[in-house]
Amino acid sequence: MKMVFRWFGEGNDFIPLEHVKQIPGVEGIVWALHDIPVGEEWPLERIKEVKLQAELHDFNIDVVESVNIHEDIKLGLPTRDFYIENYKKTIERLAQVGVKVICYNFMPVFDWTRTELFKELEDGSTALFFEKAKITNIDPIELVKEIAENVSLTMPGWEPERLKYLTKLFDLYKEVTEEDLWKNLHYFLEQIIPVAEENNIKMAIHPDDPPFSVFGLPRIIINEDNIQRFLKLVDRPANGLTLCSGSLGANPNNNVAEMVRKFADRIHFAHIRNVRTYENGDFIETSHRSSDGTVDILSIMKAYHDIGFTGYARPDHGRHIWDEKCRPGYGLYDRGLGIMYLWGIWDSLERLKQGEKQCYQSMEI
Ligand code: DNO
Repeated sequence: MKMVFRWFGEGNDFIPLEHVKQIPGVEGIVWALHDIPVGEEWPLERIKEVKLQAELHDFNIDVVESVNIHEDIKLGLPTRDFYIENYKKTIERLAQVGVKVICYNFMPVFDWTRTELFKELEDGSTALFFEKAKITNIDPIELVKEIAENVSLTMPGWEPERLKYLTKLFDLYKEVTEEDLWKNLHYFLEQIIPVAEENNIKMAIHPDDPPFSVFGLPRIIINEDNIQRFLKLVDRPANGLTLCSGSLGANPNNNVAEMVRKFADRIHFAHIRNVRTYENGDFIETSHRSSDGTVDILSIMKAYHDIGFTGYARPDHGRHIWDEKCRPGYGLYDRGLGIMYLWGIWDSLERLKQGEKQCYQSMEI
């Protein structure tokens, strides 16, 4: 398992890379050019700048999250070919600096969706929260306004240029069924996967978050059957997954540990985090610890260990603790704690694998 850490870039993140460096076992930063509008080509000079910054701290830039997909591709509009060509050029440029994995998603309009960014937990920390009743009743434009008032930074998935055309987008999506979305995803993959292969890059789709329809929009990367269908669309290793335990875990019927075992060789990137789901359909993000939420992080780690996972992993969202000033879900402190929890499980499993005798010997030293 290669541990990496999401970083939003100088001036767009509160966290200096020097601090990330102090978390044990982090090999690389997970990055993107957040100011390039969705659909445009990423300029090589800008890509190289990130590489230089990362190298100053001895981090790799192997994983990009995300090169977002233009809505015209998801909608299957005639203009999609232009954006697909741009996407291919970006893949080629990323390969030039040694990028290995591109994480992306195929969610219409919104990326992740929550109703509150700073909901208080019992211990006074705050976390991202999803309230089902609110989503059912609120106008999406109102929600976007509320979210925007609470953050001053660019939030991936909620970029202003994407949200400016919200009403128009919703109208366009009225005609798009789940089957249409599958077809449009298939069309995209058939063009992109060969280019990724030629460039030694693995594409890793992120599941829909939450894994069910919101605001009546179609969502398809939501459960084991659909992921299986997705992998078969283009049945090649370069067509793979970002397996996000928290996104899938928001539906208690999803068994993420089982998916790790089933899709083992197609998981290129692991997002590991916990959520606590409630019977009324609400959920809140918690610490990574298994017993804090309803996602069995221990079993998931055991599954990754059993399959001999050598891909990239990152702690996904964390809570906001110790009065940290940070972007929602992406503080340093709780993600740092999360990494130590994940390493704790991983190292114990490694020791157990090496055998008890050796384990006792080293304890005596
Ligand atoms: C949420 C993230 C997602 C993810 C995208 C990938 O914080 O996990 O925004 O980066 O869905 O395209």
